[in-house]
Amino acid sequence: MDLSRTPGRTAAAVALALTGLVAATAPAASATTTATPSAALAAPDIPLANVKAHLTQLQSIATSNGGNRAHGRPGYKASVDYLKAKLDAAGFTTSVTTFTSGGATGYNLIADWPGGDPNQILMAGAHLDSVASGPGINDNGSGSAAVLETALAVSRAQLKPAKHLRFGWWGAEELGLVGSKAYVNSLPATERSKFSGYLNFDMVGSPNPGYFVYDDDPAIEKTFKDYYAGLGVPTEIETEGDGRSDHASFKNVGIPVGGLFTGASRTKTSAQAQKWGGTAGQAFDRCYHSSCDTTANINDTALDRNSDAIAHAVWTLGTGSTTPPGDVHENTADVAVPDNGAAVTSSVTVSGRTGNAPAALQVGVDIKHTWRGDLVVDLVAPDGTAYRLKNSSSSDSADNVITTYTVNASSEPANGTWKLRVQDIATQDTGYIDSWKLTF
Ligand code: DTR
Ligand code: CA
Ligand code: ZN
Ligand code: ZN
Repeated sequence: MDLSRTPGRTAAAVALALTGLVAATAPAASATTTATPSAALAAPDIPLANVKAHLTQLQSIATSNGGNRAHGRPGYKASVDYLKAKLDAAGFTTSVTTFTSGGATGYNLIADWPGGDPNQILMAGAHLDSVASGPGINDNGSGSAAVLETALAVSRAQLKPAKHLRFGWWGAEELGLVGSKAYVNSLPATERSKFSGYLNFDMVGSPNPGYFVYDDDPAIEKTFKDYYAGLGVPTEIETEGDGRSDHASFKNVGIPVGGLFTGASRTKTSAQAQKWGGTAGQAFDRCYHSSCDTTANINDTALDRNSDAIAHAVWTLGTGSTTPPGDVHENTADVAVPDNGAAVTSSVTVSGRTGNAPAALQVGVDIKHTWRGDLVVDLVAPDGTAYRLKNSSSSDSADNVITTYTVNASSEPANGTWKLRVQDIATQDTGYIDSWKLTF
C-alpha cells in the first residue's frame, strides 16, 4: 500500500473509480453486482419449538447411551435412526451409507426430496456426531436439527423447486470430516459437477452467539448476508473455520459452498458484544466439546434466526432460475498474488460449446486482498486477447474484489482456456485469487 495515497473516499466514489477506471487499452467491461436468481418463492418461518423438540430428542438419546452421540457409539446410530424416521414419514427418499473410521462403522444419512432438475443439486448438511465427552447439542445438534426442520418444512409445503434438493447428515466429522469426505469421494466427477452448491451448518445456536457467514461462494454468501441485513443483524465473515467443517470436503472438489456459524471457543470481543449482545471476554460457546454441551447450552434467538436463514437459503437458491449445466466454469484453487510483483493467472478450460462466447459473458471474481486499489485484473481469452476488468486505483483502500463483470466476448470462440490475470502493482498489501468463474 502506498502511504502517500489519500484513502477515505466514499464507497460510492470508490465504486465509481472501480468502474470508471476501465482502461481504453482493451475492450471494456462493466462491473455489475452478482446477479441473484430470478424471483424465488419466500421461505416459511421455521418454528423454533420444532427445532428444540429435535434437540430434546437428541439429548435424550445421548443420556440413554453413555452421555454422547459420538462416532462408533450407540448414541450416534440412534441419532441417525431418529432423523431417518422423521424424513421417511415426510416423503423423502433416504439412504444410510456406511464407512469405517478408527475400526468402527460410521453412517451418513442422505435425504432426497423427489423432483427438481437432477442436474442441478442444491444440498444442505450438518454433522450429526458429537465428541465422546458430551451430548453435542450445540455442536452439532443445532445444525442437524435446523437442517432437519428445514427439510420437514419443504415437505409441509410440498415444495416444487427448480433444483433438486438433497439433505445430508454426516458421521465422524469430529474425527476429521470423515463422513463427508467419504460421501464426496463416492461421487463420480459427473455427479459432482451437478452440484450447484453445498450449504453447511455446524454450531448455529451457540449460547454467547456471533453471526458469522462463510465467505466462500459469493452468491451463497450474499444470500445469507441479505437475509441478515433484512433482520437488521450485522454479520461477520467466518474466519475460525476454513477447512474445519464438512463444507471443506465439498469445496476441495470445486463445489460452491457456504454456511453459517455462531462461534466456538474463540472469545467474543467488546465490539462484537456491542453489536450482537452477549458477554464480551467470554467464549461464544464455553461448553464447546464438553459435557455441558446440553440443551441448556443453546441461545434460542440465534437458533431461531439461523433456522429461518437456512430455510431462506434453500428456498432462494433452490427455487430461483437455474443455469443449465455446462454453462458455468469455475476454478476455486487459491493462487497467491505476489506483492508489487509479476501477474499471476488462474485458468478454466471450456469445451463442447459451439460458436463464440456471448456478448454478456459473466465473469465472477473473488479475490481476497487488502487495499484492492493495488490490483489490475484482466480476463484473457483463449486467443490471448485481454479484456480489462479492473484497473488500479491510488485511493481504493477497501479490501477484496468480489463482484461479477460483464464482458462482450462475442468476437471470441467459446472453447479453449480462459484465464483470469491479476497483478499487484504497489507494495505492502497481499492477497490471493480465492475463486473465479465464467457463466455463459
Ligand atoms: N470444527 C467444528 C467447530 C468449528 C470450529 N470452527 C468452525 C468454523 C466453522 C464451522 C465449524 C467450526 C467442530 O468442532 O465440529
Ligand atoms: Ca423461526
Ligand atoms: Zn466439534
Ligand atoms: Zn461441529
